[in-house]
Amino acid sequence: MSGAKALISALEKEGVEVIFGLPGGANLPIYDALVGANVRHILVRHEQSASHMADGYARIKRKAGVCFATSGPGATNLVTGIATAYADSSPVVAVTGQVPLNMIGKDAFQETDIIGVANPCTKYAFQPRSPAEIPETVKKAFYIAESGRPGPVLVDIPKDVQTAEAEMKFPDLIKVRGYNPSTEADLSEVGRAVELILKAEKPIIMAGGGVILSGAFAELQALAELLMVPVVTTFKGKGAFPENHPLAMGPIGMHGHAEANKIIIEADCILAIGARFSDRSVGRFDEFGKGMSIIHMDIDPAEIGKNKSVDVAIVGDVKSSLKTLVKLLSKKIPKRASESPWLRRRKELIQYFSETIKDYPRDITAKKSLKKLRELLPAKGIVTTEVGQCQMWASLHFDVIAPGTFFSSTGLGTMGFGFPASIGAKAAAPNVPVVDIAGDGSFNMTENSLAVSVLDKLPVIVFLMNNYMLGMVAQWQRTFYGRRYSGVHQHNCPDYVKIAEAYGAQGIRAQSMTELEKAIKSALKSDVATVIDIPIDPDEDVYPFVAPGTGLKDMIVGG
Ligand SMILES: Cc1ncc(C[n+]2csc(CCOP(=O)(O)OP(=O)(O)O)c2C)c(N)n1
Repeated sequence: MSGAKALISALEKEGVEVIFGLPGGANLPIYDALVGANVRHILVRHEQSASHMADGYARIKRKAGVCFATSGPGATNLVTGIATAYADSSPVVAVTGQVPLNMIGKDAFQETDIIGVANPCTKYAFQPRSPAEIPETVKKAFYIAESGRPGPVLVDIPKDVQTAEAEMKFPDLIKVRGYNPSTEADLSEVGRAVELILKAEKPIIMAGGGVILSGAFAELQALAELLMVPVVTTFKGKGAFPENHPLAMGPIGMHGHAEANKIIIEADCILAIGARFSDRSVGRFDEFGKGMSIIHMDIDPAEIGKNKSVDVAIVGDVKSSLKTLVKLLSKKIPKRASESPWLRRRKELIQYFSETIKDYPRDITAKKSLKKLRELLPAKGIVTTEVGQCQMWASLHFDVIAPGTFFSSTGLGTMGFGFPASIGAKAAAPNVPVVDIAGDGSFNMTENSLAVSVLDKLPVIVFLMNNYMLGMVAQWQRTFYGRRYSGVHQHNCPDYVKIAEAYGAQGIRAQSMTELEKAIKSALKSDVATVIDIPIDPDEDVYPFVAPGTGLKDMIVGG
């Protein structure tokens, strides 16, 4: 069997259903081996979108998404998506073609050291040097990508390794020397966590993306309801806890709710679950958590003490850690009452900020648009976002009800991520409506994926909050640079309705709330992608927000 055929067989054995990719000279044997394979190949228009699609697919399926690219520029185009997946702990297996072994290091046509490039933004990067290594390499790649803290893995295969023949052995199980991801919780530490939680008067749960990755939704809810404590999330953890739950307070941090940012400062014990204390969530590391006890649950031991020193660390899969914690706690306490001074404070803060933060005075605004979208989109609908004000508005004004149905590029902050990621999500969940909450600048970066959405029958909705601006940068220039605008105007170009139509998709411009309601309903019924172009006032700012380098207490609440 050739190396290329072995690759495809190994992928089939892993249960891979979809591959997002684009061929070239150095992966032609792989594309040839795809003919007749039991895998759906989706041809992208740019490799960056292939890695974002694989990432979006992975976040919904909760198993690795796969993308293919040729060597050199194909491989480097994948890197933004790989780095995005790395920053957000998403399992992606990227397979690149490479120049033949005897050409490596000779500046051959389309040669790049993709292993060197990918090393800092993958969990591991492999380059099999003989065809017989391929089955085991693929098995290892999936194991590493999906186990422990998930992340991307690269498999770079020289062209002659793809064509050479060998006798293949496909392993059923694999062990990787030196890689032993933890799964079970350390019970002694759980006991110490229980003590701290029971001593606290103002405990708070801060749920991160790890809750979503491990699917610990029921366990998190059981814990919150047993303790009757407020739950905030990080932005990546948005949707780990239903945002219409009476204990929910939504995200903290730069994109956070004012009341969530305020209450976490007032807490005396923080239970951080599957969260990495990113600067975007906690502001200044030296200020955050001062005078409080911190319990940190995470699957990745490298996260413990990295940004914040903690009182108790529980390393292991957060789903099983939470199960143990709930079991121990429920032996010690009955379910707590739904009234307490701490919960009253929660209500007070919500009330205060709902009266203080004024709506932007216009018929159609980002906030009203997103509330309308929430009203009309089924609870299980999946939402991705682009990056910028659109992302922050989504964080603030779009409530996630069904756990795990919202995701964004929260770590790398990659413009152009949301649209292809939404197509990947649609491939993973074809019967669920999928919406990308977009800004015009971000959509410009990968809008050519409309071709994929139309031709591969993966219809998604692009909810385009169009301010003809690189809005978030403009807001910073307004706020921090005395309105000295530089490099942010996009001047109503292109016409997104025409762009959509040019690709065979549906384009609708919604200039009032009534038109928007009609457009959303039409998009939800459409069997092609729909771009809803919603003109937003370029001066509409996102409030509240926490400026970089400042603490949560310095949150700018705005008008
Ligand atoms: C690839 C990439 N380039 C640049 C940036 C820096 N950046 C962050 S937000 C932003 C503006 C986004 O504009 P748009 O997509 O129109 O969304 P808006 O802020 O207007 O809602 C830019 C340029 C980025 N995050 N990603």
